[in-house]
Amino acid sequence: MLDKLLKERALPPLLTQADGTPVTDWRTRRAVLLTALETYSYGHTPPPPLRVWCEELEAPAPFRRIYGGKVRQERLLLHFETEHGVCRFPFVLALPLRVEKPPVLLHLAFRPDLPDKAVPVEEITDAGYALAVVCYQDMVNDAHFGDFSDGIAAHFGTQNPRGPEEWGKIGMWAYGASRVLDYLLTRADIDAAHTAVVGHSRLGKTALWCAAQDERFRFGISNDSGCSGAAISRENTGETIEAICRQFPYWFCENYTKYTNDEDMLPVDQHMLLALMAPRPLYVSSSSEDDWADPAAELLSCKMAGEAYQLYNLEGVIIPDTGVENDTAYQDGMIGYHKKTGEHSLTD
Ligand code: GTR
Repeated sequence: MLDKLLKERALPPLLTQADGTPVTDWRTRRAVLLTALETYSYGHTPPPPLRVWCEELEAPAPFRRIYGGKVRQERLLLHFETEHGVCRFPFVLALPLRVEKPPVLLHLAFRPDLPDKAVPVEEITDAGYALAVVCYQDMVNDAHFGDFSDGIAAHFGTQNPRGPEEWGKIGMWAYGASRVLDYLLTRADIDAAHTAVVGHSRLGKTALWCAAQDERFRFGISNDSGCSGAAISRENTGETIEAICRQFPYWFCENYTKYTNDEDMLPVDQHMLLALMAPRPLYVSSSSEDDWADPAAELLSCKMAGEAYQLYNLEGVIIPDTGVENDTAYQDGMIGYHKKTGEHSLTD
């Protein structure tokens, strides 16, 4: 059933090069697709900073322990230095005290503080993970008119009108998340080599673009990321490139808006974004009532991205021929998938 749907969507092939020859080396193909996604969708990302460090925003104190003393919470102000100077944004770290070197979930969050109703902090830390939470608007604002006057945008001097391939806000939030990882990797008390980046909706798109570019992220997780995230754009039955660019053109590069009624001419589609995770694990989740994010298009994209994993003799998503059941996790392949019953939301 999925194969038939995929044929109907006529996607740009993942494993055929521009000259028609088959792809055998994923590293070379990966570089080509990364540049294409920068050029046509998200814009170019500047090089990493020269230096990253953190300052504690609260004095060290034993009473910063939360959840009955099981977790230590740190409020940090991250600084990164580039040739343009120093840029800063805050984030929160919750560390389970019973684990010596916990792996990390880095949550790109809509709200700045813990606890966050979408994030089960206690369950995550009880399971032995550290949790880093960065509020996206602390990195750069999400003002609807596309204001580049603060945070990471101001630091790099991004201004309207942008050049056709200049980055948009998704690229900036993804860049900020990589800076949090820069810092986490300096900490001896954290296993930051095992960090997952996770986000919902616009931040699911961001988590995917972040992990796609930055291979130091061991794992990427997107929830309800939809159009310009996990969902294939060609013949999307929910949000289209035209709809997203009408409301949020500044999330992308200007080039993306050229394809608003012409998805078929876009040299890339979103299975290519997911494939950039290969051979690392990826998790995609959808919600049954989230028609705007087009759950079927999210699953199709996972299915297609599996071709990249096959070059490593790994399987992408493994689901029955009959399709997926709601509220069932399909986790046997390197791409995990589930569709929860319900609306557009990130839940426990
Ligand atoms: C919607 C947008 C979606 C999704 C969502 C969100 O308005 O059309 O693509 O990103 O916002 O992030 O909440």
